[in-house]
Amino acid sequence: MAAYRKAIVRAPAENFSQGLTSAHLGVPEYSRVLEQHESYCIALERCGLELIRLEADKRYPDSTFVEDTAVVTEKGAIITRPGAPSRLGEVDIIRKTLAQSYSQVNTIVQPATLDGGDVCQADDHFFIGLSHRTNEAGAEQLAQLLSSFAYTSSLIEIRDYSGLLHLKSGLAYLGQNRLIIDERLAVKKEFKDYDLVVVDEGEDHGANCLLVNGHLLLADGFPKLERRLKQCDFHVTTLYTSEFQKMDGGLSCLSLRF
Ligand code: CIR
Repeated sequence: MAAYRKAIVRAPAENFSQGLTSAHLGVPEYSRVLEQHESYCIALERCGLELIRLEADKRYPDSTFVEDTAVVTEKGAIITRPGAPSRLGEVDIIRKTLAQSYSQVNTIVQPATLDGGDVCQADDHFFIGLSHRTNEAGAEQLAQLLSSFAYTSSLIEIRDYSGLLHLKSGLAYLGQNRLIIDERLAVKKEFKDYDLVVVDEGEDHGANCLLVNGHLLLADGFPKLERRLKQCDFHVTTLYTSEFQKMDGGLSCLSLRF
């Protein structure tokens, strides 16, 4: 996997707790949200990334989850069209920001909807989740744009899987043909040629981990998974994500890496 050099992050707004959630884990405490976000930013910097830090925007309480607003690859960037109407406007500043790094920025257009959290890159292949946020048109538009960059893709149906807001809520690529994966996804034919680390029951949220330049960032609180990943020789950094989990978010959603 190519090295990442930069990441876009966006500070959580004061009204972060007014974002969308289905988690029933309580109301996030803003001071802890800020602390956990800052620890995440520091962890990315320790992985060698230069951060592009965007200011908080109260118009969009979910806007700290920047991953959903774009798909960024080595060959080009694509602005998404988020599936939640309250999040549509989040893309404007991301488009301007990515235009400073990419000569061409493509866009997903109506009637498509697509959230970046539904897009998992595994080398030159992309898995695209069909979720309650990403519709067929969104997945197909993305697949076409990716194919113009010479990437392949496959569509993964997740609409019937409770607890999986996005494909990447249950899937992460760890390089060298290895995926960390939710038990329910593991049986799908699209993943049969990969080495699968299937997440144990009760540790589902751990699947949303993040490999950055050889460092594996993992949410705290999943000891079995942490042990297994260390056995696979990963250098694992655990991070507190309780306040993001309360809003259905995880580690990958908090940045756009390229
Ligand atoms: C939402 O429901 O859109 C946010 N509260 C959480 C988005 C999490 N994003 C992600 O997993 N990629």
